[in-house]
Amino acid sequence: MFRKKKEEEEVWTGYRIGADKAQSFYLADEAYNTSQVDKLSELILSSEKIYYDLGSSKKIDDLILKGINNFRRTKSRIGKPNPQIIDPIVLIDSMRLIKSDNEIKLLQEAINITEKGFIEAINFSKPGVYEYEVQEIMEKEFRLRGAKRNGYPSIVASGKNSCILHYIQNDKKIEKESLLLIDAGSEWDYYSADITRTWPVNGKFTGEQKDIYEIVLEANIKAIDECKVGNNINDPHIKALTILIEGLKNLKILSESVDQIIEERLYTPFYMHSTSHWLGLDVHDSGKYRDREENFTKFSEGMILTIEPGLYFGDMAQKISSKYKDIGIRVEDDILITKSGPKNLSANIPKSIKDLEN
Ligand SMILES: [Mn+2]
Repeated sequence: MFRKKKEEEEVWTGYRIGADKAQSFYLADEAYNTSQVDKLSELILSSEKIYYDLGSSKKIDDLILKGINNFRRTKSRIGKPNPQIIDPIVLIDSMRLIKSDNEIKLLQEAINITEKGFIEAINFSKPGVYEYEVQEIMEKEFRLRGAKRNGYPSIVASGKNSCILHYIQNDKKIEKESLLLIDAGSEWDYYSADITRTWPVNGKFTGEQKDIYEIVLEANIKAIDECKVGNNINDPHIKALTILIEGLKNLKILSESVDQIIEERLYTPFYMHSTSHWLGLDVHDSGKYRDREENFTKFSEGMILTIEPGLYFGDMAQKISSKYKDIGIRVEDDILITKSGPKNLSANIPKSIKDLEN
């Protein structure tokens, strides 16, 4: 169903393809204008299967039920079974979970463009400039390299703002000795990158910042190693979590055993999000994390996910530690599962301490 072509409306709101052109453009067998929506119940009379997410629209639900009703009155009598209603989401989800070679290329291009934007941002950032200025420099690079949009609103968070996971105000002045956390991704042909880097704006980590950064970086690297066929989506998370917890214990921020810390979730003041999500057309792409029996999704070739451990010493952590107050660090890469192990598609974006200091 497409909105009918109507020049007097298009002059206000833009071009519409209309049903006629849509048919050839989208290679559809048939196409209709939205004004012909009632036709749906007629079409059902000649259908065996209806791929529709029942419950997603009252109006369409009603038309489909009306069609099925007609079918029962006419076709059922002559022995034909009702058309099956099939939830397309399940099918599309599993198709989207495994990326084709072409999809991998598109996503790699989104990541390559994002890399160039991050390099501009790292070079431009310094104490005294505003977060939105750095954002502008990075996103300008995305645009100049052909990415029309960002996959999601850029998070450009300095100082204590980096402890707010979805900080997008990006309006504060960057103070000296502060870290800058950027979580951003350009979009290329609808595929979105999703990268996070955190660096010291004056070119040198303080001792405390470095302590925390080293833990997060190790969690990122070791969790990436877990992204291989045979493992499941929870394995990198457990690996990252264990390393983060061991790091917090070494710094005397937590004292209980690793098992107890995990069991009682004592890490949540410092790490309150999960380590991975699927990546593709959506930044949090469709695809299941568990099956019906609650088993975690096993990795297969062609899956792409993020690895994004972090540690945050924001308001939730204040009571426990003052030395690390306001430090927020996340390191996020985009990983492709291949036969021969994890492929870090964002490996070229600097993340070692040596590369981030100058
Ligand atoms: Mn992410």
